[in-house]
Amino acid sequence: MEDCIFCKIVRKEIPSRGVYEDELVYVFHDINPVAPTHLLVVPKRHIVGVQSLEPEDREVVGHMFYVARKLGEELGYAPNEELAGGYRLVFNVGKDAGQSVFHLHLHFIAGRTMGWPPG
Ligand code: DGP
Repeated sequence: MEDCIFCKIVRKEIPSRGVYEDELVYVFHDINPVAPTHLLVVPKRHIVGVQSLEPEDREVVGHMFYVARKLGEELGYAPNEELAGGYRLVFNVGKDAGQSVFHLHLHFIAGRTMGWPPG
C-alpha cells in the first residue's frame, strides 16, 4: 500500500528499530512504548487488521504468534514454571478498540506488571 506507514517501515522507507525479520514478518520497537519493552509484530504484506482477515491470512497470523513466543523466550519474558513473568499480546481491532494504524500488527508488551481489564 503506497501510503501505509507500516508498509513504508517494512520497505525501510521510514526508519525503525528492528529486532527481527523473516520472509513473512518484521518486528520493531513501538514509537510510543507503554512498557519497558513494546514491540510490534507486523506482516510484510498489507492487511488492514483482524477485521479484514481472509482464509489465506491464517498462516501469517499464526506465524505472528509463533514469532512473539520466540521473542518472549529470547528476551527473557517467557513465563517461568511458577507461571510468573510473562508478556501481553494485543490486537486492537477498529478505532473504538484503539486501532490507529490500519495495517495488521500484534503488540508485544513486557517488562512491568499489567492490570486487567484494560482502560
Ligand atoms: P494501534 O493503536 O493498536 O493501531 O497501534 C499502533 C502503534 O503504532 C502505536 O502504539 C504507535 C505505533 N506507531 C505509529 N506510528 C509509528 C511509527 O512511525 N514508527 C513506530 N515505530 N511505531 C509507530
